[in-house]
Amino acid sequence: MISKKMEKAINDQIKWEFYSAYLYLSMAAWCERKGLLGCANWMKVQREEEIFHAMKFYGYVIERGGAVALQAIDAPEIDWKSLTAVFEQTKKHEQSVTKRINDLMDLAMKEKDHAAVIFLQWYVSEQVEEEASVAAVLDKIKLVGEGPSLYLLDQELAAWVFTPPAKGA
Ligand code: OFO
Repeated sequence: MISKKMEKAINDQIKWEFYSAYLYLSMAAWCERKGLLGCANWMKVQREEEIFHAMKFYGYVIERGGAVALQAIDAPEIDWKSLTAVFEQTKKHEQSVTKRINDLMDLAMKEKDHAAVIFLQWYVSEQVEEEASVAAVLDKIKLVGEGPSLYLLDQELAAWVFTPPAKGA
């Protein structure tokens, strides 16, 4: 059985994952407005990942006999001054998610909730990937600049696809 405190913390995180999905969808829309369809695709793939993260938490709460309590999702921003600003914010956002996951892990350890510790390990590793993935794109944007060379990078990001982890991962 999940503790009330852990149930609340995970419900808060479900909201945060859905907010992440909302934020990335808003960024995708901004990219589409600017004609950066590859970057928009990358953001849409991120959005799918966030929904996956939220639903994995959802499944866990149910499995542990808890109650999922969905919360209102804040509206994300809709405008950025440049593509670099979009990806800078994405990087910062992922760093904040990592902190939240670490806080959840701290709570699980404090409560000696071994099942939660094992479950959360997946998110700890996932955040390493999430941060590395956005950092790699940001580095490339800085390398090519926001001029005509961005066209090739945009094409590269058009090939990005969402691959759900294998069951049990
Ligand atoms: Fe769910 O990891 Fe990104 O936000």
